[in-house]
Amino acid sequence: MTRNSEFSQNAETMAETRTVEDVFDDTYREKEGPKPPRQIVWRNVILMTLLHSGALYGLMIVPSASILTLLWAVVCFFISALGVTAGAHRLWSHKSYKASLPLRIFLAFGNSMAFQNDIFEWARDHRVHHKFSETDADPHNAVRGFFFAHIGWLLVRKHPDVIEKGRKLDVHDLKADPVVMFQKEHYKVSVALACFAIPMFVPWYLWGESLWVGYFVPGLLRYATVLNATWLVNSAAHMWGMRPYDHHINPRENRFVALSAIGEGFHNYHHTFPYDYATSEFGSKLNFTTAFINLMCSLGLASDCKQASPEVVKARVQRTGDGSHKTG
Ligand code: ST9
Ligand code: ZN
Ligand code: ZN
Repeated sequence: MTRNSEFSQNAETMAETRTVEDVFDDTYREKEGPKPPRQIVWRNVILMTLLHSGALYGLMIVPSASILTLLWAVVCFFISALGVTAGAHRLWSHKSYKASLPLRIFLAFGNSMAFQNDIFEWARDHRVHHKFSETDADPHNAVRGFFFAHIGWLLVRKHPDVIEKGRKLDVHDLKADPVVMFQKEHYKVSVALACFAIPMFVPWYLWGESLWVGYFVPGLLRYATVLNATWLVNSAAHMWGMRPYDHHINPRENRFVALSAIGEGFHNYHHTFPYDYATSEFGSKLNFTTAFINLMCSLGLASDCKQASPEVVKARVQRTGDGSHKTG
């Protein structure tokens, strides 16, 4: 081993011995024998069908919405998306940077607007996803196919290993954050307000939009769009794209997903360096979330952004990449 690669491996190890349990555990073995039977949760099937039908209707009535309402829908998209990407994902699941109280409150609000389970449940599921990726203990195990990884996992009971392994995870940091616990305690009310009432009433109150359009366009259509953009990270970005950082794992670099999920499609990089606040080595390129966190840092609202150094990335590319690595 050269001096350089020795240094890089040490740096890699140091970065990976953080307290967050988001590093792949290769000691886990799936239980032998038949898999537990699939138990469909019909309530979720019905609700998801209604939501997507409503979103489709919302798409059809877009021409009848005012320009201000459409702009408002875009604003709601970004607020809810950031609540997931900069909030539940990069801050709370991976602790890849630190956020001040006002920023955490904003992100928790955005997270309720995204209505993707509370931050605690989201982050716990996400840590098990990283630690036991593509196994029975991964909530949205992509080995079970596109549909399961995308939405199917929300329509059936979880594999018992997800719950068993999830219960052993260290989540004390989440329990210690009063913002996370407050959102968990008041989750239903916060979703009713942030995901449905505010998107619907603001355009009605401020510029006289009909409540009908407010409900279906910035409400349901925007909600379903954010959901599907998020789910594409679990499905498409675990199936299609190159693996320049680690060809042993399934997650891929997918630019389409990076664009639609405001920076979360560089998924081979992200599973290789889960502690990196940018989830990519290319800064804000196709990565609105990184630009947002950088802005928050310059305003003094965020700090301590963790990043994989160029030497660490280079060494990893050489050691485990698929040869497709580009420098920009
Ligand atoms: C949604 C989530 O959409 C989306 C997450 C996506 C993640 C993406 C990650 C990619 C990277 C980031 C990219 C962001 C990009 C964003 C782009 C934005 C433009 N550990 O759950 P139950 C316990 S949600 C430990 O009922 P079932 C649990 O506490 C959409 N324990 O399991 C409970 O314990 P107790 C809206 C765990 O019965 C017990 O187990 N929501 C864990 O199998 C039973 O829990 C929905 O559609 C764990 N990991 O039901 C559905 N998990 O009894 C909401 C569970 O003591 N979910 N436990 O209280 C459900 O209805 C159900 O969870 C279920 C499974 C039916 C799916
Ligand atoms: Zn992650
Ligand atoms: Zn993943």
